[in-house]
Amino acid sequence: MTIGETGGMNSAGLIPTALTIAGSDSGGGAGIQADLKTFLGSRVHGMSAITAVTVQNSLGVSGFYELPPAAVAEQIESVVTDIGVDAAKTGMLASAAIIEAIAETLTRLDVRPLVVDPVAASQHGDALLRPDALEALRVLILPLATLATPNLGEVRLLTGITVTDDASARDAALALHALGPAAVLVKGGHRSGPDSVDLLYDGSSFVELSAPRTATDHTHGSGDTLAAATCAALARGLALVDAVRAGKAYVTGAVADSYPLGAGLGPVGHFWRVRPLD
Ligand code: PXL
Repeated sequence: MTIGETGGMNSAGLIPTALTIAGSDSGGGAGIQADLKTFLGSRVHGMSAITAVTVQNSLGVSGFYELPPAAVAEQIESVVTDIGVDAAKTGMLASAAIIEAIAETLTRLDVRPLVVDPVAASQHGDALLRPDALEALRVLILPLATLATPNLGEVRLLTGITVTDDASARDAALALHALGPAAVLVKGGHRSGPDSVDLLYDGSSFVELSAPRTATDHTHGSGDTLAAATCAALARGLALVDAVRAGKAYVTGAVADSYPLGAGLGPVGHFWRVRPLD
């Protein structure tokens, strides 16, 4: 059996597995849909525990429907206890009750490594997390994270720090790390400059990851894709810093491969990972 020249098997000799715990994007660019495309492009078997179903297109999110917390927990338990999860990630978690159910299940079943993308709002600014759920995310989910991947808006919500330069990015990384994740990646995608510079901090050292920025508005799903590609790399057994480098390389390629759709913001692209080599 082969899963491609860059593929590999997990410690059980099987195709590595990754689980996304996140919301559905009916437009197909972000959320569960982005995560599963990224898992395919990263050559791992993707699985999903859906938290909420958003109603959205390229113009924004017009609403969302939450699943019952028990339904989210049961999806996780079902795949963990049979298929096994080499790595997991969280995205849109919607409510405090869903967060409580997820935290209990991940803890009880010892699901690790875990990438936490602390999604609060869409690119259009539409809320994807109830205001009363922010504290649950901070207290119950962040301490379980192997890696947390906030963008600058999420950094501000979680720590109160506005990142404007390298010094404030370091302050934010320290403040986020104090909330309990083993490592944090302060993403610089929303800063200005020719390069997109992210800052990784694991409690002892800082690593800057830089990649050329593509000038495009069509970056819907970029945060999800970075977190999912990092999760996939962890599922394949890479060490944290190598997994983050792999995640960054994937999202850089996906932003370069983005395309317009509808009348609003288009998604990052995944076709470059599945195009025939000829
Ligand atoms: O990109 C963050 C995100 C995560 N999950 C869902 C989303 C979005 C952004 O729109 O819709 C379901």
